[in-house]
Amino acid sequence: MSLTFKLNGNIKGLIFDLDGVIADTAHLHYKAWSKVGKRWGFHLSADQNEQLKGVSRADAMQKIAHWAGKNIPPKQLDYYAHEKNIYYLDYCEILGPKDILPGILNLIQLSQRAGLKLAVGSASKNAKLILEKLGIINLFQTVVDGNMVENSKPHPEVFLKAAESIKINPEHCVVFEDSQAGIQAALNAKMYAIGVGASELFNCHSQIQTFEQFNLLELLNQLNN
Ligand code: B16
Ligand code: MG
Repeated sequence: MSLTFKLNGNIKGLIFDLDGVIADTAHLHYKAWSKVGKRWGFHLSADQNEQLKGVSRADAMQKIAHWAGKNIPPKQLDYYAHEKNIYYLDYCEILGPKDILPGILNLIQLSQRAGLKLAVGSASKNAKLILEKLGIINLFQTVVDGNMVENSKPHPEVFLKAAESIKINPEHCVVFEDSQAGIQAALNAKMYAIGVGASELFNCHSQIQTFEQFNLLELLNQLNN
């Protein structure tokens, strides 16, 4: 994948991942998976958790069972994944506007003023619920979540559906992602990929640690000519 990729024309749409980009829910997923792992006497390391970011619940469950050396029948794995979601939703009870990551609201306001379309593309089946809790679901023209796709990231489906829904060609879209699987999904969708967070992300076009460092006008100037 070429890193000299340039948008074919103007930026018209921004697509945001949810967990780890709009809100810091990644540690809640980690806590919930760890609780499931502990039932088998398995400790999920921070490095392993990193590899679960952007990965669907079912795929994450399979990875954990593999790491734990467990050979568990599919139905039972479904049950454990369901249990993880109960823990996760319980931890999410306290989520509210205070949990929106710094700089996001400012970026949304600026983007609206610049006439950009805004979408969410998340692997999470809980994405809409979380966005409602954060009080920002209405700021996005569309939310494509894990219930609406057949293929998980790094497959581009979630971002292509988001672009289709806001009626913007993929080559006019910028994706913000905190996971390696998500960066690859954006590249596979032929979109401009911006990595978010402190973890090293390979192959993204650029990376920011937080949105407080991000300058939309600079990006528009850089890419819109
Ligand atoms: P759920 P994102 C992803 O969300 C998370 O990064 C990942 O850790 C989680 O396993 C996945 O959603 C599925 O979430 O269990 O809520 O359906 O980063 O793509 O917004
Ligand atoms: Mg994420």
